[in-house]
Amino acid sequence: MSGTPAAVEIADRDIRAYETDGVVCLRGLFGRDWIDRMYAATDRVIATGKGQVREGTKPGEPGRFYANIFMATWDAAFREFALRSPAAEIAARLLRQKRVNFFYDQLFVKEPNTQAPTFWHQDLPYWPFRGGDIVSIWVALTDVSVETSGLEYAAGSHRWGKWYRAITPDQDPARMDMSAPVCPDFSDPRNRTGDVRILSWDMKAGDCICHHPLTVHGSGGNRSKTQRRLALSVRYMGADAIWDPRPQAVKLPGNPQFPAGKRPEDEAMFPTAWTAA
Ligand SMILES: O=C(O)CCC(=O)C(=O)O
Repeated sequence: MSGTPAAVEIADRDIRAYETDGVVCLRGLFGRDWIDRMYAATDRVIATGKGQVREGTKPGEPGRFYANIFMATWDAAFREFALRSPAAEIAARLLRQKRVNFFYDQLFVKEPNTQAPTFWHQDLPYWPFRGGDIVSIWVALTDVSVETSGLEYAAGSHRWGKWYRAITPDQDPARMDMSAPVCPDFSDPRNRTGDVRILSWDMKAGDCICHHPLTVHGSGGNRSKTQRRLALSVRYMGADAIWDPRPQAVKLPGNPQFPAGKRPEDEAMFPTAWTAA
């Protein structure tokens, strides 16, 4: 997996779809070698119990919704994926940036028969940042459809001017800003009215969905009895990502602090992941 990664081609219509809808699905940009490697790395990390694990499944419920975060800070395979896979260049192309820095990575695993949903949410309210130039690349490590907990998105919601309350898989109250409104549950057909347009994709392992930090998204449980659902989200930031440390925002490893209102330039915490030649 070493050497120079091949250049990533992204069609203009995909960049425009990202800008208009706040989300786009890109097909087949991650080869089998990356997917096999990260699938194995995910199982290895789950088996060790290491990291900041959150369980979204309540005791007694079937299945398992496992989430982990910041693996790239302590695991070589995840770090290499963050810095050497096509993800960083995809981020730069979609954001039309000459440079992107790696922000962090997150695992979302739903074993067969998992009922727990991913609550509908936006990402930015979780983070000690403001700005639109932060993109999440959600890489499918298994085939996935809405039936097996594929993500669904409210198209164009990054431009609704809304700031919804963050909610973690285990509904940690420390992460919730009670002054912010609860995000509507768009899995409920009663909320899919008017201008609301829901997007989702049947994906193959190696496809990815790229979403804007304010695009509203969520997923249902994994209704398959046999098929696992493994996804790795890697996040990158461009020029306008500025530090905004709110009390409920996620604490980064080591709890570093930066001047508020400025883009943090800290290569140890946010390494440059891609630059234009
Ligand atoms: O995979 C999931 O269920 C949630 C993913 C997500 O919310 C994200 O990557 O921002």
